[in-house]
Amino acid sequence: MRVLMVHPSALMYSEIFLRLEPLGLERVAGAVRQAGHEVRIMDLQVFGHEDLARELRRFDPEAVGFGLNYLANVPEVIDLSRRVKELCPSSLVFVGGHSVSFIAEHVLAQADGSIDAVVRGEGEVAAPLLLAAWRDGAPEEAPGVVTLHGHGPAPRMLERIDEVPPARDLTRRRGRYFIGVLDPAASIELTRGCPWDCHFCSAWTFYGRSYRKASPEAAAAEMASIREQGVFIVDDVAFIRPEHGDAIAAELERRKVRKEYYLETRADVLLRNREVFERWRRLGLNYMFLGMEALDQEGLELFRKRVSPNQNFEALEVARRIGLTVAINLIVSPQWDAAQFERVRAWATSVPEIVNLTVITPYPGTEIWHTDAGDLTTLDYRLFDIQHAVTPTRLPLHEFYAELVRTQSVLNRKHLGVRAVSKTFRIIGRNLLRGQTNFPRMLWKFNQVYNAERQYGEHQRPVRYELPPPDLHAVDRGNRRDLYIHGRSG
Ligand code: B12
Ligand code: SF4
Repeated sequence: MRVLMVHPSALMYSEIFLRLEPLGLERVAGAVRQAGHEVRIMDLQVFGHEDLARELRRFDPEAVGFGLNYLANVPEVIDLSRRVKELCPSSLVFVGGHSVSFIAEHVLAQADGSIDAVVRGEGEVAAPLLLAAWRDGAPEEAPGVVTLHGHGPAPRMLERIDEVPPARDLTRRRGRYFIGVLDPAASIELTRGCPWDCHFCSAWTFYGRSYRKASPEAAAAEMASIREQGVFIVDDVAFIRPEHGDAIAAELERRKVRKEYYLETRADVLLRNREVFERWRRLGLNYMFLGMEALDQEGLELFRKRVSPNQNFEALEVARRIGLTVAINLIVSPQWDAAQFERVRAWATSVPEIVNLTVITPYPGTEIWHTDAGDLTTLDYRLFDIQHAVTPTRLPLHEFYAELVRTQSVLNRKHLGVRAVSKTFRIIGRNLLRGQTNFPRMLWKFNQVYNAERQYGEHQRPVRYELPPPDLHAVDRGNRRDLYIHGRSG
């Protein structure tokens, strides 16, 4: 079959800092191609809707698969699926990815027949089986598949995550992918899943707290095949198993692969496995994202982060000593008042690290969707992007955004201070010489995007598509497996 795989547009608030290749979609595309289909990818982070319409006319696909990792993209994907049905009425339209896995039936109903099937869970096994089942006239018999007429058996996981390499050769305009100063940057996955269970996060519920590793040989071979010099390691928590990180490092050393890396990890993992991070530093690890989430014990306990503030601060020290540039995430509560924002500004300006803020958001797949979503102020998908407040704010909403934006711009200015600016201009100069303009463009875009009036105004837009209302109940040992996509109980 001719199959077109589509990634929706980037969300404005993340596009400032990064735009990454659609790795999940590339993996599914790789599996579909291995099954003998002719596959193309169109990434709307770097192409427009009119490009998609042109591609639909030219390629005339028999199946179109949309990636829906993000709730905020649901309205766009439903509208696009209607457009596909107008232009290619006989094609199969299917959707898969992280967020849609938790609300499959609801999205199918909202799309009103323009989405034929939702694939829940990992797509590598399910998508080729769906295409075969569609040809046989019984799509709902494929594992993980849900249609308006029923659903198939439980979703199946890949046994080895390195079984199907991502089809990177199918993404066009790869020079548009970047993360901060790593411009251009590719992405890679060395492990999949997370064994922790933070109450605001859905990474663990999606994979049922499982954790799989790519073989060190396959991981190094994939790394060596990447053309870009910058690489973002997408793992939720890098180097949980130090022997695995070491084995990949050994393979990279043997192959003399040297790149510049950006990864994400936890404070306790960095403290426990410091040597492996040092070894990767020598291989080109420069940037690290650390989900600190809260500065105090109370906040960390509330999020069930299972680290202490001391571990967080110690990890920062270790990262500084290793010579890593660290970006920290802190979670903002809508209950913060002006004094709390001021405390965070004071702390954030006293440390050299980049500080990023996200707003606590109950969304389907998280534990707090069931326990703390009783007072949602909106069900507009577009506001569920962890940059908007979807529960009541202590400050009037426009003042909350004013504080949030003031804090974000203080943090941004910090990195455009005198010393930082000279370093930044050196990097911009180096990138411009190579024709890469993503990073300077994002610097100038900051004020346009982070704007309190605008964020407040986004709550006033007419709403066409809403999330399902939350199913409120206590979550405990007895029923938490019901939240899982893979490995659900019953
Ligand atoms: C890397 C990553 C990113 C990258 C995205 C790169 C890209 N262009 O796709 C960046 C850094 C840009 C990013 C940004 C954001 N992210 Co993010 N991100 C992740 C992360 C850590 C890994 C995703 C990944 O690449 N995994 C590896 C690949 C192989 O897996 P995958 O993409 O899930 O794909 C598999 C399946 O989902 C499925 N699948 C995927 N697509 C398709 C398509 C079809 C047709 C089918 C059949 C199957 C299928 O099959 C794939 C293979 O098994 C996840 C956490 C997680 N563990 O999933 C969070 C996660 C997806 N992100 C999240 C969030 C909140 C965000 C932001 C909104 C944060 C912010 N405010 O900036 C932004 C918004 C992004 C946007 N739309 O612009 C949340 C999702 C919340 C939600 N329900 O909407 C997650 C789950 C993190 C979390 N802890 O809760 N993110
Ligand atoms: S926040 Fe990080 S450590 Fe916690 S469950 Fe999610 S991925 Fe795992």
